[in-house]
Amino acid sequence: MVAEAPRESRHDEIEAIVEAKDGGVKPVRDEANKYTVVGAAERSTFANWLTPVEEHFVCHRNDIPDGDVDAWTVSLTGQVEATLSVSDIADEHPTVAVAHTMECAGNGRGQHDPETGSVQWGFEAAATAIWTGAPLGSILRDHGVESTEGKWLTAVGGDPADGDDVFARSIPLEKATDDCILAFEMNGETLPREHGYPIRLIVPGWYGVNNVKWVEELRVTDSMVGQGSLDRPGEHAYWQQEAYRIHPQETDPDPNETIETVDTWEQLEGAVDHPYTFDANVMSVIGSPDGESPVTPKADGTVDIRGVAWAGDDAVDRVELSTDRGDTWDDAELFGPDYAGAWRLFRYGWDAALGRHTLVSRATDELGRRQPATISAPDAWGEVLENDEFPWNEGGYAANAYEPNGVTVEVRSADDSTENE
Ligand SMILES: Nc1nc2c(c(=O)[nH]1)N[C@H]1C(S)=C(S)[C@@H](COP(=O)(O)O)O[C@H]1N2
Ligand SMILES: [Mo]
Repeated sequence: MVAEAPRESRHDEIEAIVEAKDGGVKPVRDEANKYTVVGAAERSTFANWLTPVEEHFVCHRNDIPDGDVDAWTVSLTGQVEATLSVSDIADEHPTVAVAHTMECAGNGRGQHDPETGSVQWGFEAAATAIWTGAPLGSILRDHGVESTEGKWLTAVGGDPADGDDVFARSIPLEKATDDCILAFEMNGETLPREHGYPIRLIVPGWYGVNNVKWVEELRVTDSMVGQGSLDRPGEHAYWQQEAYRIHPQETDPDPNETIETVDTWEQLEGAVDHPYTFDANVMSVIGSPDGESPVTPKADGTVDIRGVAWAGDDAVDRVELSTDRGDTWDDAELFGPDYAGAWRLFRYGWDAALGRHTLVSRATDELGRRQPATISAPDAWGEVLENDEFPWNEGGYAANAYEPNGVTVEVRSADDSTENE
């Protein structure tokens, strides 16, 4: 990727967000200083189903639009034509809420060896919120969209571009009208500016980048966005056709007008060259214990392990837990809310021996796809999924290996901990 000059305002914006979120998030290393990024500050975010706004990561490249957002409009273009105010969207359609696990497609990038460029996320760029808004299916139907077959919806952000690249992302119209919404609230609060105020697209279960913040245009066409697709100056193709595609080192992915296979994992298995980061790959994170301080077993000798697991458009079928860094495995129990597009909680009663142990979790989705153990070497490509590896890729996208997410915990006896008090 082309290195661009760091921007002066970046640091201040990150500081302001960390302050507004009251310590629930922390900055993440971004060598080129190109993104506004903060991630969950504590592992305990992953011990709860609902992520408070304060602990929800933030990721964007451009400046947050300011000025007169009260006059904000969303233009419907392409095979539809209308201009909607935010109150048109809110008042003329049913209000719905959706649960969505947002994961940055770059989550896990910091686990690639050798390091890739850009933001060095560990596992902290994932969160689940309840988003309130109007169904896209209702909005588009009211403006004459009937058949979805083979069509795409391109959402364009109104954030002032960093350079010439317009923030434009395309999703199949089928998905858009199925469960996507234009959201104006997050966890029951007015959308915070950094999360897309006054209006953003929510694509349940799909990687963060598809969830365009500050939406100002929705375009219905027969193809994904490419260079020259939009009636505006600038580069239109970058965010869809170049960035956020999974490819080996020194490869320039070819743009596509359309693809038949949307599921990210199926694309990775060979259906599409240089897959697009659409729905999230199967993934899990242990939230508790957090490894920060020693744990003491309960009276029955066990320690409760808790975490979350998700799989994009697919349901999580199984979570396995290992307390010996992956040598032996046992099934954890799934519990709590079960909404499409959102993570599940899991728990495991660990019969804990004293000493230090490394806990890892691995999830399997309903199609039998299981998190791989590690990220491959950069020159390996193709068969790595079959070898329990996720392909190292130049952009560091969509990684879901379980080993790097392990947590090392010290188990002490109750006597030990009282002595220390
Ligand atoms: N307009 C616009 N939308 C955007 C972005 C952006 O830079 N501009 N960043 C995307 C990326 S990469 C992610 S991971 C999610 C993060 O959403 P959040 O900041 O609300 O967590 O927003 C997406 N939507
Ligand atoms: Mo992202």
